[in-house]
Amino acid sequence: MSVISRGFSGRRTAENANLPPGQYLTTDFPVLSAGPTPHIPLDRWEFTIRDENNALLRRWDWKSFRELPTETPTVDLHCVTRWSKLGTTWEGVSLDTLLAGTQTDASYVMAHSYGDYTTNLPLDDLKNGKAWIAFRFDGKDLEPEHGGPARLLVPHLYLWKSAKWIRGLQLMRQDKPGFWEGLGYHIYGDPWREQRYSGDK
Ligand SMILES: Nc1nc2c(c(=O)[nH]1)N[C@H]1C(S)=C(S)[C@@H](COP(=O)(O)O)O[C@H]1N2
Ligand SMILES: [Mo]
Repeated sequence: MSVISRGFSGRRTAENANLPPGQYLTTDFPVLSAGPTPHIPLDRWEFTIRDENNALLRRWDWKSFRELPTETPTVDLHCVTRWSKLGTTWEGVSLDTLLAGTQTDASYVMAHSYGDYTTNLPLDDLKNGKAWIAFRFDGKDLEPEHGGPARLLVPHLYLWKSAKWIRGLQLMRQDKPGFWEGLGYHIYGDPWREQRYSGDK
């Protein structure tokens, strides 16, 4: 019998190989919202893309949005409060589909939500199959608490980047902090590099 407990050896098992440093697994789906849950009637919902000067480049209402081709990604979620939920299945429209046809020199976006939440991301992080506007979770319409009717889903970054109740994207030439980033969270938020707070490398 080894004197050193295997639990402290830091080995990676099949179960935790997909768990970033400092995270624990959960099977429930916690709700984390900075304010009240907005309720957006589908006949008033819109998703827009605006340029650096706030000029409207693209707009979808719910009907035209739902006519776009969808994907059903299965992804791992990592919240900066240290819970991770593996293998979640969503349905949504790829940002590649939504950004197709938008010509821009901008390198960053600010995601804006109903209820005024914001979060900033490099434009490249929304491209090449890495991000969706998701409207279904686990085969069911997305619950309002989890961002329904539709939320941004950017699973390779900490979950605060996945803006619930997404309303639009604004293109930006320079990076600028959103809601949590302005309160001391990391400007980028890569869970594998443990970029939790603004001082983290
Ligand atoms: N609009 C909006 N989006 C948001 C938030 C929020 O407060 N408002 N919280 C963020 C944070 S900190 C996390 S961890 C996830 C939580 O998503 P969930 O409530 O579906 O678990 O949503 C993110 N998106
Ligand atoms: Mo979070």
